[in-house]
Amino acid sequence: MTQVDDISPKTLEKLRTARRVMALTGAGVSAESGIPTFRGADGAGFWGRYDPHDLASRAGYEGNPQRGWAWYAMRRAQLRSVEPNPAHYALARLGAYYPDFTLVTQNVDGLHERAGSRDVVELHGNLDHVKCLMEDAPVAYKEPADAPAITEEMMERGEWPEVPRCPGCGGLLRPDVVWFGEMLPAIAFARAEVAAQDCQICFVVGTSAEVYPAASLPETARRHGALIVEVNPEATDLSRWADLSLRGPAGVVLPALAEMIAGHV
Ligand code: BV8
Repeated sequence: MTQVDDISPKTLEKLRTARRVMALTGAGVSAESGIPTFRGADGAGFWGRYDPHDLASRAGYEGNPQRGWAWYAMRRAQLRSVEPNPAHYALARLGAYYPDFTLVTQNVDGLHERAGSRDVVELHGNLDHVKCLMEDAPVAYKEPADAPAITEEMMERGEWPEVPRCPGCGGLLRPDVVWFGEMLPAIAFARAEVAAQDCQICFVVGTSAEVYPAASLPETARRHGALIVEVNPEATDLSRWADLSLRGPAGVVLPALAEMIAGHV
């Protein structure tokens, strides 16, 4: 377990001089923006309160589309009151510093783009996008301005809004996110795999590294000789083989790391 100040000069030189770099982020990078993680240490994460297969699977949604729609509407409402945190801005700074930087995220909150990162690879979709449950085609949908902001209490009281319908076929809409048992967007995952094969450094930030195939990316990077740098207040499955495990909150560790890497020029 290393602190940023304990990084050896040799490793720091590698971090500063790398050209092809990738970062894989998970829910932990948005934790300091106030968005719950899924598998939080104290069970405070979403999956500590809800069954993932009820809320993040097609079968769960088809079984109770109003509850499913309400859960994602609640998470969209949460987004309207949060901001990117220093971890998102530090990753945007590293993206501007490295000649060839690919930011791959499992998150659906869009906070990387709001912090200035460009061309982000969203493996699991985006909360702001919806599609037709029947046709699987994207649908331009804008939440009605007068739609009530769904709170967690409303969610739990069963105060669920009607699920909007597809203008084309009249079928139900669904969030355009990747549920368990669903394929990841092919182009996004292909881009992420190429980055993992090519990169010299792979930052792994705020992920429990439990959800596949996203969690296979740092393994691919390592197999191809990349230096693996993990940022997480807790140990994960990949901590035992990461080259560097920076134990701490991303909003504290990443700005310090970005300053050491990009601030010396
Ligand atoms: C699929 C929806 C092909 C959007 C989510 C092997 C290969 C392929 C598939 C599988 C496989 N083994 C099992 C599977 C099936 C499954 C899977 O991986 N299951 C797991 C649970 C074992 N995978 C799938 O179904 C995937 N599809 O493989 O398709 C296929 C098709 C059919 C049949 C077979 C294969 C689809 C996976 C996507 C599921 N969708 N979400 C949404 O609602 O958000 S998953 C959900 O988990 C989110 O997307 C989330 O991003 C993702 C991963 O979680 P994390 O981001 O890591 O978040 P978590 O809470 O777990 O951890 C947070 C971490 O942050 C912690 O470590 C914590 O310590 C840390 N932290 C906390 N605070 C901070 C911090 N870090 C830094 N700073 C802080 N301040």
